[in-house]
Amino acid sequence: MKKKVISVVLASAMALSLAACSGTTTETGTGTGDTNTTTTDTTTTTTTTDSTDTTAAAAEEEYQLSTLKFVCDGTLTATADNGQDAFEAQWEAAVSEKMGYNVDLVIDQQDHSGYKDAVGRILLGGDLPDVMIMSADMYKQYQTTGLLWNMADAYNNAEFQSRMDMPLINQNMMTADGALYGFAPYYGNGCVTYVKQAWLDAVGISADSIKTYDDYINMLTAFATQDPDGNGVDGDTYGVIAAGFGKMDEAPYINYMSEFYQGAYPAILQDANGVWYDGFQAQEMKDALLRMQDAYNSGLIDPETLTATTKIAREKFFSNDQTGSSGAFTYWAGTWYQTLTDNLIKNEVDSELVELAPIKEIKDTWGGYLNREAPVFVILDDGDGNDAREKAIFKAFIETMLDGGTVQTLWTYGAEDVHWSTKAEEFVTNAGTDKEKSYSYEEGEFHLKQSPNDENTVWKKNLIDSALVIAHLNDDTPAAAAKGTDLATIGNQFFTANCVDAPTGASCQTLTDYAADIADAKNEVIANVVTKNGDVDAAIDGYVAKVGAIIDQALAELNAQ
Ligand SMILES: [Ca+2]
Ligand SMILES: [Ca+2]
Repeated sequence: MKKKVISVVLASAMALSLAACSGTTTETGTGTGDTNTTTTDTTTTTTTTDSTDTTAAAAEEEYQLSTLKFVCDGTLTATADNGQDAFEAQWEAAVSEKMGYNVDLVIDQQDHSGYKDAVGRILLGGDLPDVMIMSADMYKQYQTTGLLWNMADAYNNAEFQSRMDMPLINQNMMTADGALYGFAPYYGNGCVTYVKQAWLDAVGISADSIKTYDDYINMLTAFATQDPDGNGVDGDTYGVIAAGFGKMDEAPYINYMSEFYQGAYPAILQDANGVWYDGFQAQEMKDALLRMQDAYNSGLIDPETLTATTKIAREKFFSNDQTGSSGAFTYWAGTWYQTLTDNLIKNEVDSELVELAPIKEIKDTWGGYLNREAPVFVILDDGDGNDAREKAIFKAFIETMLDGGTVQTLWTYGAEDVHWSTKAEEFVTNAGTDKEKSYSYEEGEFHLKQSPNDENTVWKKNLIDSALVIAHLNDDTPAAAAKGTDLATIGNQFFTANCVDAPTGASCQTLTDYAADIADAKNEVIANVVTKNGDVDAAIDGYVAKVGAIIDQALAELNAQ
């Protein structure tokens, strides 16, 4: 990495982009004598941002990365206490062999809940990584800043195109002139509503009978007023918990509370004629706020929903002490069906969860649960006018990620003989309990092992979900024989059958500059109306007074595009 030079160049790039001076000349800093390059960048040069150095073509052949710093959130399941060392070592061995020189992977895994703030801090801090994972929202926010490298050529010519199953995921992320500033190795996924079967049984309701919003509210009311946890006390439980009454800084915003939002969408979106408008000011949003207010006042929603992180919401849902817990929880589909179930088992709670089909009001508006726009991997552009380093990062990190073999297996299932194995093996989970389960595998049989940090849980996946990936494994790769767990497979099938794509997110300079202010103003409305019984019209008027001019400016930019 070229830390000092990068920080100088990016500071100027960021200043330029924030001042909306696109198209002006960027003065680059001096090159460095980086020992790992043979580029002729020891002279001071002044170039425009879109010029190419005549030595670039010669230099890129020989560019060697020394370290490759990767910033990520909790999406990398192989965390420090869950086999990350082995993942990193095996990745380095496989990628170094492919590249023909040693690449040192440095993983900077940030706290999942605070990731958006962490990304902002890191990008302003100067010690920039080579690759980061970003949500679709962050991607839209930073796409226009000049910080991200345009990888369109590298993507179009990548080896994995020969195994591509879902080309549209990345093609749809390209700008009108064909630039691509991020790479999505898998599609977005979304949330479904899980309900505890034992709680349904306790209140005498069948999951199949929940067809409308009224049915849903009746179920939550039974959970909140009767004794579904069986401790002999009525009313010390809740209907539902979520990480926030909608997540205003992450699309698709509504997916933890979809029954309440129904057709509402608290962000800028396009109408049937392609005209952008602010969904937060629409009548549908006011109706959604009033539904949440009503349910909150009736004690159906755990009040901790206002401040709960996803971790807190999950842990309350599957807590060993079910008093104070909730019967319904709308959360990620597929693998999480298995993970939530495993945690209920671990906490010695009735573990059967049923997935609720979207209620009529969701079907009549969106058509189903929302499939979010995919998260992406971005390469930081050092802005030196030479693509050699960025191309090397693409080749080492992104192209190998879907190599159909060893490295794709590492991202999908983790490290061999740590997270998965093909060696003959037997093990038992939850030994000595009524959830005891035995596993036995023949030599050569691909299987997942016990999680490194929990012998009672079978490892599920690393970063890539095999059911969502855009390019498949080669047939001769051992992991190609892997089968998803029953619940993960059922969950993925259920979601796929019941989802629609989330609306395309808006991207323009004003939204990039004021994203945090807009989210703050929305959160204030939600807190006031839902938890403090505030007047919905007055609250929306307050939002318009705060950020209405910014929104109007953004709409003008979007509708002029
Ligand atoms: Ca109770
Ligand atoms: Ca460069």
